[in-house]
Amino acid sequence: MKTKRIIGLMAQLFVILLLMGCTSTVVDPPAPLYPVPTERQLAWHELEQYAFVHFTTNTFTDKEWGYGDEDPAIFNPTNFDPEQWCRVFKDVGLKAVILTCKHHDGFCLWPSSYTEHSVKKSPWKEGNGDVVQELRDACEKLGLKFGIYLSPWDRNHAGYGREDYVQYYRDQLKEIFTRYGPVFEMWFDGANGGTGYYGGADEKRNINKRTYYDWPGTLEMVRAMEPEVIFFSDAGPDIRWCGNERGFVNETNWNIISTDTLYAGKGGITEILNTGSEDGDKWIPAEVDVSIRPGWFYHADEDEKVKTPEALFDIYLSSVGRGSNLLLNIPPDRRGLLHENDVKALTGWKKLLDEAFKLNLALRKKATADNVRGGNNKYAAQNITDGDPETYWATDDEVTAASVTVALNEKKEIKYIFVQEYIKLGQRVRTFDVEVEKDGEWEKVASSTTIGYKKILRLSPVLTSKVRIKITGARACPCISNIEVY
Ligand code: FUL
Repeated sequence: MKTKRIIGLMAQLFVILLLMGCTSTVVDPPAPLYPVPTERQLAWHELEQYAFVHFTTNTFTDKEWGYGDEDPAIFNPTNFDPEQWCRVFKDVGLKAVILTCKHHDGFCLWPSSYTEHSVKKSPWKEGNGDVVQELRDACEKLGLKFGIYLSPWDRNHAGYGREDYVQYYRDQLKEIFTRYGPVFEMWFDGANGGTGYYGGADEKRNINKRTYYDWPGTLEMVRAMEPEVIFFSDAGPDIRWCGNERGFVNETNWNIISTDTLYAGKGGITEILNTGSEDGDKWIPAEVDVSIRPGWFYHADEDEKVKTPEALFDIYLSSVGRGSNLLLNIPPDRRGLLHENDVKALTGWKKLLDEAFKLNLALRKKATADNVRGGNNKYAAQNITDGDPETYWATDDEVTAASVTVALNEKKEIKYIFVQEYIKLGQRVRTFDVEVEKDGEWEKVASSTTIGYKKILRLSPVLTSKVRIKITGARACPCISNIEVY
């Protein structure tokens, strides 16, 4: 009797599950296609764009690279207000700030205990100022993440090129990480060694980039203080340089690359940094660093050369729109404020972004695909328009070419397509087309390579009610988490 009741209950449960559409046999998710991002790299991808701030004695000497013999007395901003910087950054959608705490000239923007070559010796706030502290406080107040650039090359330090300098550099890292954290990103610049003041020696000092700093030891020390920090250098280990300072990664942008290019320097391998390599063995995505002005530091004679909102918009498309992060440099002027022209350009840029990406026409619209993994709802095409980055459309393992169609309900003029891969399972798509339905026929309106975290395609405006993404080649079955149409 009891057994009968149990069987009856089980049958009822089965019917309920059937009605809920949950009965298809469990289908395993696609196996990760290695390499895949770490948790901290995933969080970094989501930041998408943030500010770079170059500010030091160069701002007052009108140089790009100080020699190291600058008198700290020249550092004297008249109206220093990092909250003004942060308010602007926040208003235009930048999520973090990376500050040149020390550039190649060696001048420290915080009162370091290890040198006299710092704000301690400047008339600014009578030697009691601390740029790093005030900026990190402003970041905290406005909810921006804070990152640091501490130039390994130091043209002021007498010991540069010798063992004692490496200790000095590490002591300064300890000072910064313990006083001013949390630090989301640490930027190691590739320019290292050459002529300089070096405590009065006034000579050329070359170092072996590969061995001098003992980078593995230095990074390990920093990682122990700040486990979640992202390390940038020419080629990693967490994120890589994009190979140029002009604001773009290649349309083909693999987040993967092999680390034998780690101490790349600035010649020869810039191309591979720009594209990554499909057969790389590590997840090391590219960051696009570019300045809003011709120089990295403020120069009054560049006030009329600030990039236009349109140029910044194009940079956005060739960085964030190609699955990279944008590190946009906006250098404060001698007052210690962002210049009016830069603020105007940034505000104009934000307006263009808001106008272009105002209404996602694909959100919650019906999506269908010609192949769904195991025919299972969990991997349904509908996942690409649900606004949830954790759900994705996937195909069967053996299917590496497949299409997904979004019905927009009514005819609209469309100009941009966003596509995102579910990168937790690796970067898969090699090539894809965008097609739109016109008078009952499909017409190809764009073709591209690689997707990764995000790909944004600009189309010649076209009227349609249906958009199809046709994946034409992939390293393994595609996993697409999001499609947006504007
Ligand atoms: C370069 C440096 O030499 C520039 O001065 C600037 O800091 C830029 C971001 O990186 O390699």
